[in-house]
Amino acid sequence: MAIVRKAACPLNCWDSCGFQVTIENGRVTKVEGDPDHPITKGKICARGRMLEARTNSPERLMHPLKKVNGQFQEISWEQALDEIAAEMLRIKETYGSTAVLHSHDYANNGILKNLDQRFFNCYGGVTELYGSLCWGSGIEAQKWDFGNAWSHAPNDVLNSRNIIIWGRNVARTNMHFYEKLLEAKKHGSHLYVIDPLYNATAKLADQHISIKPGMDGILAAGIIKEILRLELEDKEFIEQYTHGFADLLQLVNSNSLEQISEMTEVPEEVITKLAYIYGDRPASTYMGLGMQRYENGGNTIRLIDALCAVSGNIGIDGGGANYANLQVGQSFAFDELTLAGRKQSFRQFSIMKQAEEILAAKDPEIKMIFVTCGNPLTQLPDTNVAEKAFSSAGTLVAVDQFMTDTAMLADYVLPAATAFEEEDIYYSSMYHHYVNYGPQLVPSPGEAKPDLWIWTQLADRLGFGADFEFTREEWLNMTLVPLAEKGYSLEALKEQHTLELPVNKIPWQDRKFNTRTGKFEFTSSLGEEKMGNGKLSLAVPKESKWRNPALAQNYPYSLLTIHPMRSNHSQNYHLLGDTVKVKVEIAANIADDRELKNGDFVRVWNNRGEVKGYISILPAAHPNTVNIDEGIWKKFGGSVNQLTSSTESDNGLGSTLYDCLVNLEKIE
Ligand SMILES: Nc1nc2c(c(=O)[nH]1)N[C@H]1C(S)=C(S)[C@@H](COP(=O)(O)OP(=O)(O)OC[C@H]3O[C@@H](n4cnc5c(=O)[nH]c(N)nc54)[C@H](O)[C@@H]3O)O[C@H]1N2
Ligand SMILES: Nc1nc2c(c(=O)[nH]1)N[C@H]1C(S)=C(S)[C@@H](COP(=O)(O)OP(=O)(O)OC[C@H]3O[C@@H](n4cnc5c(=O)[nH]c(N)nc54)[C@H](O)[C@@H]3O)O[C@H]1N2
Ligand code: SF4
Ligand SMILES: [Mo]
Repeated sequence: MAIVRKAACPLNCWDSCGFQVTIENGRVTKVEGDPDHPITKGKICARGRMLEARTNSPERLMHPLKKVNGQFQEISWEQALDEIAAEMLRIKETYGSTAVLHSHDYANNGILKNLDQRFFNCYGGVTELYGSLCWGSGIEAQKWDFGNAWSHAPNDVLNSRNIIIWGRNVARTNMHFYEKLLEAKKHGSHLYVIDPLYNATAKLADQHISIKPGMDGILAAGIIKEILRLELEDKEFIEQYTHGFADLLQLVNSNSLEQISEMTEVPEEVITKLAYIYGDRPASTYMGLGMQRYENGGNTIRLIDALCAVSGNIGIDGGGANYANLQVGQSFAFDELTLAGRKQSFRQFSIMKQAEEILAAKDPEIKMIFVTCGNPLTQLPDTNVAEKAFSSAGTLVAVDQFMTDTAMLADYVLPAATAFEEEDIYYSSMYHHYVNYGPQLVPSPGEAKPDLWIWTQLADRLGFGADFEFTREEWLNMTLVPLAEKGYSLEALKEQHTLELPVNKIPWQDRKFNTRTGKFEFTSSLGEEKMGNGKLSLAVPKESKWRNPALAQNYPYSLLTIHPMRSNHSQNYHLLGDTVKVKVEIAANIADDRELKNGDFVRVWNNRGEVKGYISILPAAHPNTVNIDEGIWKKFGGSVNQLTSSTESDNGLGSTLYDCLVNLEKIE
């Protein structure tokens, strides 16, 4: 008999949907939206629906595997755990615990996924990663400007007169915000989309503003320049609540509007129009993550923040420099969960540069890499170096649900449970501020086990089993302590399936910023302290004709590698049937210049690598722009990260995945 139970989407996504999952004979048979979820209201995307296929797939990893003479062999959990634990003990005694690298990313938003950190801390402290491939530059940028990265509550967009979607692919990556935009349009709000690609959200807009990739900060500076010329700024806000305005003034006066227009490839009259739009308050800005994956990414987000501040759109209903909503995650306790105090030694690698750092590591060298909740071989920049690095460590352990490109390289592959096979709570610090409950719905197939079981078993063998002797209930309550003080309980969450968290719905309304000066900082004290310079600049991408004319001569096209429609990163390509192939999307001018037509087979290359795929012409894309969606497995043509660079962004904490020049040519 079929039963329907409420659950939650575990995927790393803006939306954090509520689910209704149908279970028949101990199997998940359908995943649908929960109509009672206050934000996601019964609608979910194909990635959510496909969690049924991910759970039931015959390709699921069912048993622990060990590579012997280049071939995987099934082994027992007992053997796998004994051997890995023994190797970890040997490494710790011989080289120290930091000879182990923990490489991870964001596969699953479950709060108990953070217990991997507890495990490695109790082991003595390993080599950890810092920074984020995803949103790192922008988060740091907003910490410099505001003191934190907070967004307005979803419904507030209905108060906006003007809505500017800046580099966010809403229709594809943030579907419930798309629904809100439709509603706001009905209420009479005007919508503007700034993006090099004419994406599905741009189709909804009053106007699509096409921009040269990586030049958004300069555009924001141009708009500020026009706002000041037209005297549309919020003088009171600038005088009372900001720091460093003189520096900003000097900066925007250092270039003419004509120069700005030439560099951004946005017409002067459009820049002026945007000044009027920002001056016509309330104007809300919803930034995406694509435009900060450039070397100048932190500065880009900071200049857009500055534009929102100058125009008086901070801390008001219907306004905001909305990027991420860290206050959601900041509602939970992590220290109790992760026990950072147990670390005896400590080393950090940049997440962007982990491959180079693995290859260069000394004192100690990396002897073991433990990969959890990530697929670095497709998702890290510069795949060729990543492949070398991940093949070089003595022992590579991958915990995953499928035989990914990373798992293929591993010495031990440990089969992990899916979200429907374990209990957890889920939230996303990107958009809305509701936490969802996800019960265990079905048993795992074969011998697949939750990550937490694996940590508990290894902890036992390594002598810190007591640190893992808690029930799921106890673990979850540990994370909820700060909320319990405010009257929240796990019981209530289980009963109601989702709870609204007590966050600030209109951040900075009190105009008390979490910066050193207590003001919004155009010139950042934190930036000054960390990088020796907190001033804004007119920085351009590293791979551009302004920074490197010779490179731009050889590689004339900007390559974007945006998030795929039907997969979260690499997670679904193997479930999409035999039709998966690399699509090389190109602007119309490239097709004309190179005499290419739809379906032509091309090679795209630069001095890091090459990718082959089939042309699809995007008539309205910004000239000289190419896109290849990220996440494609080796067997389907290979990751676009063979072309991308592992350089870090200006503030050291973000990636430069879209700061990438390429060339292309037709092949047979
Ligand atoms: N379908 C789907 N949804 C997802 C994901 C997925 O893999 N698939 N991943 C989730 C995750 S982890 C994340 S981080 C989010 C990301 O969500 P988004 O930020 O929406 O997605 P991105 O693909 O990073 O890029 C967004 C947009 O940035 C634009 N862009 C690129 N460069 C520039 C630029 O220089 N200037 C401007 N103005 N725009 C630029 C791209 O054309 C694209 O339209 O999506 C989440 N949602
Ligand atoms: N070129 C390019 N590269 C990018 C991006 C881009 O836009 N362009 N985007 C970047 C961004 S925004 C992000 S967030 C990263 C994402 O990078 P990753 O998080 O590495 O990407 P995923 O493909 O989601 O890989 C997650 C892996 O974890 C496995 N997994 C799922 N659930 C679990 C679980 O519960 N336990 C365990 N142990 N494993 C699990 C999945 O099967 C999958 O193999 O990629 C980055 N890389
Ligand atoms: S991937 Fe995002 S939009 Fe899709 S079901 Fe999950 S949370 Fe919702
Ligand atoms: Mo991400």
